[in-house]
Amino acid sequence: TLQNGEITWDSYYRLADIHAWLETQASQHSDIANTFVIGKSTEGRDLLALNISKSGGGTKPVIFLDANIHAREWITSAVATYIINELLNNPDSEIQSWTDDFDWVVLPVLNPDGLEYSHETDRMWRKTRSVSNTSTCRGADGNRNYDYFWFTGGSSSNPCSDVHAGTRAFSEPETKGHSDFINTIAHRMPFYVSLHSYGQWILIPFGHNNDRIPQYNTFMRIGNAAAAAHAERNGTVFTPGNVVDLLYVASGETFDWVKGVHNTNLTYIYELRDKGRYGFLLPPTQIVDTAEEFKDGLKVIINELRNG
Ligand code: ING
Ligand code: ZN
Repeated sequence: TLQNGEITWDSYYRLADIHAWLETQASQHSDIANTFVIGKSTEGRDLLALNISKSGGGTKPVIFLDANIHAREWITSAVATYIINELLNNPDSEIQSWTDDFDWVVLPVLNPDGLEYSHETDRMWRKTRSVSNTSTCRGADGNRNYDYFWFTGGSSSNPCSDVHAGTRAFSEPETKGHSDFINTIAHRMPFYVSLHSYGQWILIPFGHNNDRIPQYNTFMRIGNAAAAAHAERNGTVFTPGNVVDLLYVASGETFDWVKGVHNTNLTYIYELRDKGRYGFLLPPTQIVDTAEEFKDGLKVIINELRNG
């Protein structure tokens, strides 16, 4: 049986277990890692991030990974903790070079209230748990709440909608706290990735329209190279492309704001496994394979970042 502060990658975990594990990792690697709270949720839970910095000073280029902004997408926080575990505990020289060359900030659960609600009450819950003045329905879609072309398509003003944009940009304390933190590191952040599920897409901004960003060809080239690597291990096919081309219009997503406001060199939304057989209910027996194949593509991306 597991001790407090231990997790494995054959189960999904409640927030308290994930947070206890992050604290344990930070204390076991206190020379290079620390946790920090970047804000609070509506119900007062911590937005707990882990920082890994071998240089200590926070001067290297930083890679930021967020997960579980959508409550029911449990695979995403499992992959986030798996990656943290690799960075801190895998002695492989290539993995160690990832933390030699980059600082990392990982926020495994961007929507802690929603995650808990999806465990306790409604497995298919997506949104935050904020309270409306006009409706008994609760929550906004965090991935429609960021302040870049907010509420310009693919979101709803109806608090009962699963894609409720919120009452204004950054109405949700979770997205506000997250974005305030990103503002402090964006100047040295060449790569930003948001983890979602499902569909096996590598999504390229923007979501609010299908204009090609100036770096579209670069994003596609790296996305295709990553997809080839993702497929090598288990044959899992990821498809890169612009959000609107592949899915639908959506505005106010995390990465539209990251790209639009900070012009981050490279930013993707990853839709992890699967293509719909299990969908959000991806069996925990698939966590390790999903994480390993994600890591295979990450390796390609990191080498691209090094080559500028
Ligand atoms: N899908 C994303 C959503 O927020 C998406 C898809 C990503 C749309 C980026 C627009 C921009 O609807 C999931 N699974 O949440
Ligand atoms: Zn999602």
